[in-house]
Amino acid sequence: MNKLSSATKRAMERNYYQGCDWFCDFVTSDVKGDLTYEDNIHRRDPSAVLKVDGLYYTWYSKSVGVSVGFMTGDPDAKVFPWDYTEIWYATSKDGYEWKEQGLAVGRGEKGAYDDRSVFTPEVYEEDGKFYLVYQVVQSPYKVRSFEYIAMAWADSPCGPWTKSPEPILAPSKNGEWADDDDTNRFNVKIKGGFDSLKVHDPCLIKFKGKYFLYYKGEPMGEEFYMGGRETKWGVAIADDIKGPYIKSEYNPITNSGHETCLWKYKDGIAAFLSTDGVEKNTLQYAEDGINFEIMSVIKGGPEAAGPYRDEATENDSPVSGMTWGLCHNIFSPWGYIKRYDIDYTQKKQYTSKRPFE
Ligand code: AAL
Repeated sequence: MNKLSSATKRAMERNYYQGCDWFCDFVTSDVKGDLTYEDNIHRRDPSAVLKVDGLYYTWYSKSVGVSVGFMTGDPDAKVFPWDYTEIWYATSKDGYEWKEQGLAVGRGEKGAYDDRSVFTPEVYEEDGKFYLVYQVVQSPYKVRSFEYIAMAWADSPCGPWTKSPEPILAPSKNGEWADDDDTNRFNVKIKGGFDSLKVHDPCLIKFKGKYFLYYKGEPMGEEFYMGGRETKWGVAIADDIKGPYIKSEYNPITNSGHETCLWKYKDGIAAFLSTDGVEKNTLQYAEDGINFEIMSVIKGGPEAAGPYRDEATENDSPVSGMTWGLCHNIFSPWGYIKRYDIDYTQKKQYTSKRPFE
């Protein structure tokens, strides 16, 4: 080779030719049973799938009725599909046909930190105990409402659930609005940090003896300078599963990504970043759970994915932790849960040829 183009140099420097292990395609399909599309009911943001005593479990946001936005002047109007939401759960014998079992975590009493909406759950199981982490909003739901993350725990996947007395994670609130116009979340005098307005999409994983609570942040004064929304992920770490959770000094730990989606692989944490930011549609890996590197760029993948957690197979390959799971439909009609799978017929065709060896 006499001359190397910029593209070739970049590929060599960035180790693009590392093999096919981190590449995959995803397919989605409709599930059967109670989680299929239903008029006037919104089910979204499914948690990871757990298998307990031979049965698969998932938790998700469920709300009823049409949302009308913030501009009606009625403080009780449903503003988003995820407004007035509760966390429900469903079970399945085969991962395809799901039976809705009922309410897991409801909204709090009037005046409680979670009296308006509880949604976007993720689940973690340890020593026969179950932990749900989820977003909460207090009434009234306004454009500038700060959003928090709370936790509930139970001795069985069927509950009953005990809620944390307070949220376990708060937005930093370190921006300053430029006016009192609560219909505008962009107009700031001082732009806030990446998670100054909302902490969302929690995902809890035990890693190197500590509890890593990953989340998505949204800032006061969001801007659209990366070809899409300005959402980034942070992590907060605790010695005890119930907290206190301390935000990492490295936050934000991603510059892209919407709903969090992470899984354990060998000695590190793997992540799928979707939907927003320059690094959307990448799989990334961090040996320390914090400093993520891009491992592959993929065509796209499931939205709000909740992968099936299976310790027996999670180290088989980098993408084993994503083999199948649930996600939500983002096309019309939206607001229902689907199944996703890695397309192994496609993945078989990838080779590990490295052109420079
Ligand atoms: C989801 C999540 C958060 C957002 C909304 C409901 O997929 O990113 O929960 O607030 O959409």
